[in-house]
Amino acid sequence: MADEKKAKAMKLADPLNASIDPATQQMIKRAQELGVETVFDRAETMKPCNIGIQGTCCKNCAMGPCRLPLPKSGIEGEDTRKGLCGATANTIAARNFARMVAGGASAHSDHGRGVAEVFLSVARKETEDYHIKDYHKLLAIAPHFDVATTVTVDGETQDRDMDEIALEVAEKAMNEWGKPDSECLYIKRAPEATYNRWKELGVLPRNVDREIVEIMHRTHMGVDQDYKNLIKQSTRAALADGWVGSMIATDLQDVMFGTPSPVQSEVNLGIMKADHVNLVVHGHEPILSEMIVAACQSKEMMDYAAEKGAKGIQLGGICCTANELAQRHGVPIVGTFLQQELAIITGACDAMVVDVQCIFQNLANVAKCFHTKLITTHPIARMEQNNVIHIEFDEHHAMEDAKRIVRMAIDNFENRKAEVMIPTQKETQVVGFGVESIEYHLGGSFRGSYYTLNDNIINGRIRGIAGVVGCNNARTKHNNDHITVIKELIKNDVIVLTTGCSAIAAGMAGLLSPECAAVHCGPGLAEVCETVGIPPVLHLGSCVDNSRILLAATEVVKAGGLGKEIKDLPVAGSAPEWMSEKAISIGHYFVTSGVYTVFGVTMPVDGAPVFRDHLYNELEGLYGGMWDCEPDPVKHAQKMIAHIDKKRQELGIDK
Ligand code: XCC
Ligand code: SF4
Repeated sequence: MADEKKAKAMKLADPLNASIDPATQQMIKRAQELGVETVFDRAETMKPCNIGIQGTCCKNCAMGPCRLPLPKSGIEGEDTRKGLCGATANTIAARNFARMVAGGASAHSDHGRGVAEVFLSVARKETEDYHIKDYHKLLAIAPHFDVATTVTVDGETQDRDMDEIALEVAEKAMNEWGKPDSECLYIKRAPEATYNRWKELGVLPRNVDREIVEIMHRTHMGVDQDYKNLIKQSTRAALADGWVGSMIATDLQDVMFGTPSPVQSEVNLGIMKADHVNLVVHGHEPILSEMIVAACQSKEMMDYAAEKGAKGIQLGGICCTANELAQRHGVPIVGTFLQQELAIITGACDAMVVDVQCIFQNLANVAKCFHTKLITTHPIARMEQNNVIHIEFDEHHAMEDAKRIVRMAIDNFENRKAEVMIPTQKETQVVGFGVESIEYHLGGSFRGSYYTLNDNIINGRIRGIAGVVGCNNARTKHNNDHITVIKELIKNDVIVLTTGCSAIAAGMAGLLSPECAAVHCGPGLAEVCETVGIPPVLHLGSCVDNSRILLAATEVVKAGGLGKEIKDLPVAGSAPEWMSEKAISIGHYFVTSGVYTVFGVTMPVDGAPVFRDHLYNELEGLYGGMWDCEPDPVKHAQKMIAHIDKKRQELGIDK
């Protein structure tokens, strides 16, 4: 009876409607057959709150929650809606928006801080497990921290000692989070004119932590009650995320683990192997997963797996951890954010190791139905369920921890109980592009030859550049909007830079291969891709690696011929299936760096039309970039293309 009731209450997703990916469809169906509930089913059962969707529910004090939905008939005359304290819809929506920026910027930047801390212990020689792998990158970033790479001895210039440089970079990097005075050093990496614009507008970040704390203060009950002023602070925090916290994460990860260069890999659930130990890493920080890669490759672990009857160890990643490992090692990607439960439902996942961000608490419930060991590793990210194992990962005995985790997965291989069902689908992909490799593959610079990016934009073979990034969202059909948007863009000769789960979606659809250019691209983009042998959709890594997109755009500006700022370029940004606060922070640093940025699904601003207009229109006058929202993926892409064309016209290259 109780079960019957539950069955009635629980609606099941229609697999064909839930995703465009056959492997995902198959596994949703499989889950339903086994009676295992997934996010797709929960999305059918739980409907979102209509007032929250509009951005106009305030629960910042206990006199509320105060709810100010837009009247169905719209606002006639003066908008008299207010909370108990008198907060207007604009104030409430702007405060909520600012807090999302704070949440997102914290996540990326705390990740960055963790990387900087490990790098500091490398520089101090306190860890044996991590090293500097890319000295070239260290030398490249040192000047941006005002760290000298040479010294003058007796009037002669000499190279400075690497250990000294590393230590000074580490200390300067750590300071970006909490120094008491002046501004973040890394913010100067933006084009000069943009830096000056930010300075004039008073939005240069002072230090990462301060900008986030100040949002929390300003959005406390009874503080900042001017939506424009709240957005100004959101800008400071978002810029601190993109140009500082995230950028330092990317750079120091490159220094320690290697700067990515294009590498072939595979993607989708079909990368799991029935006769192998399957170990899935999920989350965001390569600090942990890099060690697990090394442990899996060690002879000791491979022998141990063989001893236990496995043909080998198949490591795979989910979410941004997947992107980090794929771009540096070619480790295959199991799937996107929305496929995390499905990886366990294959019955072949012997262990799933998670660190921080985008990890469903429901993984623990799914793991209970199978033999899968679910292992949390981060002190700030634990789960209450009692089947979850916590192995706290520490950089001082990282390899030891990693081996313990891998051994646990191997030991669990023989415990598989449910019938294993691994979908066969997987795609080949090329991942691991960055500023360095875009330059290298497109003629060795950004301007001056038949192959270079700027010249191809100027001559119109490439119409513009789009950044398509971000999450999946169970309120939309999994991957559908990513793929529709991307295909529409490349069909119209817009080259796409992608990161995060969007990049994984692109890989699953076969769009990260050079061969797909001939099939899906407009003639100009196809010609460029075929000439230089790159895919029309370039995988630039994880979500902190959106900093690579900022820097690529900066290089395009610096190479000349396309204006003085990022806002002058024929570029546009997009997050078709966004869901996380991190996406809002990313969107806002793109916008305020000068990029027209369109989000799909919905934006929590519709209940406050005046505030919405500030984001969607007024910001353009300040920063050159502005927000937009368009849930229809074709229109979404067309809006981006229209903006790109507007910029081409302004540059006089619209022949
Ligand atoms: Fe998370 Fe980064 Fe979003 Fe994917 S894209 S769902 S944030 S893993 Ni960043
Ligand atoms: Fe209501 Fe104002 Fe309190 Fe928000 S801060 S819950 S609007 S009284």
